[in-house]
Amino acid sequence: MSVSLGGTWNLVSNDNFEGYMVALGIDFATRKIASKLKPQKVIKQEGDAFTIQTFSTFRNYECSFKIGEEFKDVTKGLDNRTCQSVVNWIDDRLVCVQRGEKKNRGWTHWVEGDELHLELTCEDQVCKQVYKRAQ
Ligand code: YOG
Repeated sequence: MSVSLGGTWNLVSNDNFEGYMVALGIDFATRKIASKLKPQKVIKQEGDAFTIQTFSTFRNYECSFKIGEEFKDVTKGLDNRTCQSVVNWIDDRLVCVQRGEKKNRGWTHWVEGDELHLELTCEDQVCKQVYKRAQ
């Protein structure tokens, strides 16, 4: 796959993060803090191997996987659940299915021009985030 998501990306928009957090059962006080964050993604992509780090002033999250290989995705510091996750390329989009307690959970990353896009889904909620490359 020729698309590279690699690099350092800063959040510029975050639609319906609230709905996504409610679907995950995040408490009110934590949502108030989280909604003000401007996370940074650092993505390392070497062939089929990925590491995605999400940094913020409040909490960080890191996840490593290989395309097509199931992995145990413990969302420590987020909603603290365990998912059996798998990530595949669907056309030029990196699509993760997070199988676990929550229905219809997953995320999709893709690049559009100089932007990194991310859709986070849980149950009937979709959060749409856009990132731009850090200079
Ligand atoms: O990334 O799935 O790039 O792992 C979603 C937060 C907020 C903590 C983070 C910290 C869900 C409090 C996306 C935010 C809300 C709220 C910065 C992680 C849960 C708790 C870490 C994610 C994927 C795709 C790769």
